[in-house]
Amino acid sequence: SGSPVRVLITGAAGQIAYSLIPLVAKGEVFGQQQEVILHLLDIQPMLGVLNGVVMEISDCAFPLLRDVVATADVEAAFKDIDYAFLVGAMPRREGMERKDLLRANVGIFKVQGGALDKLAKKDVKVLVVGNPANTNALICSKYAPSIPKENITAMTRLDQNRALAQIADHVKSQVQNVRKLIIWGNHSNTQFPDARFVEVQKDNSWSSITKIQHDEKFLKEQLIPIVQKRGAEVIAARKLSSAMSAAQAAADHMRDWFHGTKKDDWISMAVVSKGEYGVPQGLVFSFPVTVENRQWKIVPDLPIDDFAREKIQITTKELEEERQEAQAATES
Ligand code: NAX
Repeated sequence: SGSPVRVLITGAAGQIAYSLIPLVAKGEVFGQQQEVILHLLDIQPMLGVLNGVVMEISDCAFPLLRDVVATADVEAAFKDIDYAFLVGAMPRREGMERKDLLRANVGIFKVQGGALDKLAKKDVKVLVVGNPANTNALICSKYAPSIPKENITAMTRLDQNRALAQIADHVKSQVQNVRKLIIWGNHSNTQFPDARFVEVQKDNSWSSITKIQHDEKFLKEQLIPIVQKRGAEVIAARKLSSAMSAAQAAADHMRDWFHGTKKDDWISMAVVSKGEYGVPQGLVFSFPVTVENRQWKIVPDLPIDDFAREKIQITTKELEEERQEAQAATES
């Protein structure tokens, strides 16, 4: 229907992009009627690898793919884009402190925010995947003042998917029969996977699973640490970080933003806070949201008990520290 959408993927020569590109090009994100033009950005030393990826894209003969722009030039990459997956980031090397990692990424997301501001469509929708994702999104938004803050989000969908799969397993059901799991806060090990509102479908009707909700041991001692540490567990096994699952989560996030969420369901997205649930304004924080007409809305008025409040405070504090460190880095 109508003209193709321009979709930027950064870190395009990397692992996650290798799994994400086919999802986008096959219509798994923007639908089977929507043609796409892929904009692929990576850094100069990776252009040879990126060229190999472009060859494979060509060899896939994707019917919905109209064109590919593969480049190391930020301006060419951001020109006229409708959607952006910002996957490329500075990886954490051994011995690197969090501060150094943050400083390197502030540099990248300052430049990319500026490019968004100057070159992208004004209603561009952005998903930041590269870590530290929440704070990278915050920096990107700061340097893109002409883009609505609501349009720049970060990914906690992988954490949501991981938790849903664990719960489905625990109640011997399937993942499509579990809903309303929340990831609060930062995409880091302070995140709070909250299963207090989870519902399970059985015989075509949804109900809350009091069995889980009263199973404190599963909720607090199993689910939370499993989800928080799942990334490290995959690295230990695969000797590489999560890529297939990260790409799927990125596609899920953008697809739901584009097409809307299912009736009576929530998803978790890290979005700019306006002070909801006591989270300081301006932080990019993962909340439960519903989406309609391509606009997300934070699910209001959920009860927060003492345990949840404490968990939310811990991850809030970490994001405030990251914001401070990032601000210090932009000034130095
Ligand atoms: P890879 O190292 O395989 O690929 C990253 C690519 O980004 C490389 O090709 C690199 O050259 C490129 N890159 C670096 N700086 C760039 C820049 N300024 N502009 C454009 N490209 C640039 O990493 P991969 O496994 O694909 O992971 C990418 C990012 O996702 C990492 O930051 C990782 O930490 C993060 N993740 C985030 C997750 C989330 O849930 N939010 C989960 C998965 C993943 O760990």
